[in-house]
Amino acid sequence: QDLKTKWWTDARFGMFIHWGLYAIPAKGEWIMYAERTPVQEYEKWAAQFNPTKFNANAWVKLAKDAGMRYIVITAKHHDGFAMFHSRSDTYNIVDATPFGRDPMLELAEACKEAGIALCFYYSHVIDWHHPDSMHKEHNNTWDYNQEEKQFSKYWHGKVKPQLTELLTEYGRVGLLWFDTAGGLSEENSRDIVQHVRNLQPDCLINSRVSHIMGMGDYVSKGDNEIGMSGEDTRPWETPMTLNQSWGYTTKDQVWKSTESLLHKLVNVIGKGGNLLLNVGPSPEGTIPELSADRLREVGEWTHRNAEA
Ligand code: JFZ
Repeated sequence: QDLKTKWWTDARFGMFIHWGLYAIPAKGEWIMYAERTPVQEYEKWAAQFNPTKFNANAWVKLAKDAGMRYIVITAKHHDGFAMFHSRSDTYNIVDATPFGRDPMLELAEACKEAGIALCFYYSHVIDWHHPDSMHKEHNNTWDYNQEEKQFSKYWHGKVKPQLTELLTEYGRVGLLWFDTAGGLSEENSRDIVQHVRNLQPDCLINSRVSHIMGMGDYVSKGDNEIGMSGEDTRPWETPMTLNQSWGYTTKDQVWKSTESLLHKLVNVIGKGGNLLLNVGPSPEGTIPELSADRLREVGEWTHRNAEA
């Protein structure tokens, strides 16, 4: 067993949090792309975003009650909006919203106190706000001309500086959860891994950092996909939702039952994997009660059995 990944394979169970401006329209985190929302229009959600009910300690307590030992939260999703105080891009929660607080900083403190590992999701290839980001398929083609893009401006002007911020201003980061690497070159794949290693050598990196085989410290399975496949022998993790979407939505109300969640948790752990179970907080900054109830019930079962 690799020493570097031990804390994480021991942890077994983590909380995934998809939280961003997309919580306001409440139709999932792909809404900007799905509706081809112009940047100028989408930015209006920032001017409105004021999650005054956000309480880092309450979120961390819920994770603990559920039996989770790490949290992976969207520091930046595909919409390009930084949910932390970025000094390299003003399109962030402190500079661009009336809220003016840095929830990642508050979470870092709460996690440290509770002994939970804080980890960041960072969309490194898809960014619908930046004029120069470039993905294999899912680009903002309604605001920006694909022919004029200079990917290196995005890469060196936003991605790497923001990762530096995340890895230097929030204490120890357990892991970085990268996603949707379609089109990322081998050179840039190696560049970003090295960048993370230089700043925090112990920070784990998931396999979705690149489509090049074998990159990263562990394998992210497909959504709700359970079990190891193929030749890869690295540790693995199943990302799973409680309903059917990641970001907050009022439409999707098809919830997995607590019983079914327990079966999935035991199934994943029994096969040697980790389960990363998602919640999508509201624009007010709260974790929906239907989600919280289920997580608490899962935790009650786990704790009862640990004591028995
Ligand atoms: C990605 C994101 O596009 C999505 O918004 C969410 O953040 C999710 C966790 O990750 O979507 C994916 C990416 C890869 C797979 C499934 C969903 N996959 O490999 O099965």
